[in-house]
Amino acid sequence: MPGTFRFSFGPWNIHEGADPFGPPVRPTVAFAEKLKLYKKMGFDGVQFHDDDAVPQLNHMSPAQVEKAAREMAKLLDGEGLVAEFVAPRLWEDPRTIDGGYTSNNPAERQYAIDRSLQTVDIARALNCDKVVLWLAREGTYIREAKDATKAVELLVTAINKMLAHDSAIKILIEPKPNEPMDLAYIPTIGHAIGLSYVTSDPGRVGALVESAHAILAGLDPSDEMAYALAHKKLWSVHLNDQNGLKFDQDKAFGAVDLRRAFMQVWVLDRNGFGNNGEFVGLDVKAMRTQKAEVAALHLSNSREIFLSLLEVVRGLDQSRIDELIAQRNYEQLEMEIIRALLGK
Ligand code: GLO
Ligand code: MG
Repeated sequence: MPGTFRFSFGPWNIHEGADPFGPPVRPTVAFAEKLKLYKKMGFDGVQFHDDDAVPQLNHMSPAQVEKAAREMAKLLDGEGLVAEFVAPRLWEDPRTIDGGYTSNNPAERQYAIDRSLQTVDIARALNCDKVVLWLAREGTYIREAKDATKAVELLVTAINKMLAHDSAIKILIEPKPNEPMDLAYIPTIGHAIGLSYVTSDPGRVGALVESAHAILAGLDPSDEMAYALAHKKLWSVHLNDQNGLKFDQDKAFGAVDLRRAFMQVWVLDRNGFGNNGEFVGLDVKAMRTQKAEVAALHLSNSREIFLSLLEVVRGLDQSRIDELIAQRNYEQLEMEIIRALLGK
């Protein structure tokens, strides 16, 4: 069955252009203004960090957080949008400097868990059943600093607490091999899925594959997606692109390697991705050189590239592909795929 595709992105994907070497170059776009762009550009879902949904949540009571989240739900409804997921932002607070769930300090670990349970509450108030865990600082700069076996136990403990807190919530682990840490404990989708099976409810723990993160791990994003699909655990994706092993670039989908992007669309479409309501999420950054009035093009371009590649995928003659596979004539198969990509 072919896939059904709806698109999402997070408000952080429209940004001021600061990088580690230079300040912002574009004015801040207010959240309400960003929301207006979603439908205009063909997007239906909003990805949230907990504090995108409820800014200042560290200074609010649980009742205030709940109220603010309900107001956000109304705002979304008014725009005809839905919340795809909420992710606890566990990498900016001073209490998460040495990691959240795997910090060596028990009080800091407790903060990370409390904040994650609050994220589950925010998701519920947004009528959303998905929490994404990008395990940003769950790793080390030097291996001697933490116990890598205990780290797995601590991650499982944190996930189990979230599962117990709400019987409907699903946890999506977003692996990444490095950055901000030197080495992360959950670097690939295999690690994420392995972790899911040692939690208290593996059926509610799945994964989100980000193209750039797979590439940073030296892996092919479409194979990472296929692996998760085989486990029925691919519940979201962060499509983007990455020019080799450098900092996490979050370039527009397909902008570096069109064929690699094509394979991701192929795998998603052929496995009926989206038929259970999964979103095609983007996690892309605008180039720092981009002027403010055209600083959302990376989003609409990524969506357009996806849909163009979908046409290519669906336009292929499967009997011809089967014939070439039966002949083991992969050189010819490759040429015909390249011709299709070139529109020939
Ligand atoms: C960074 C991650 C980040 C997450 C987001 C949602 O490398 O890709 O953007 O996707 O925080 O959890
Ligand atoms: Mg991401």
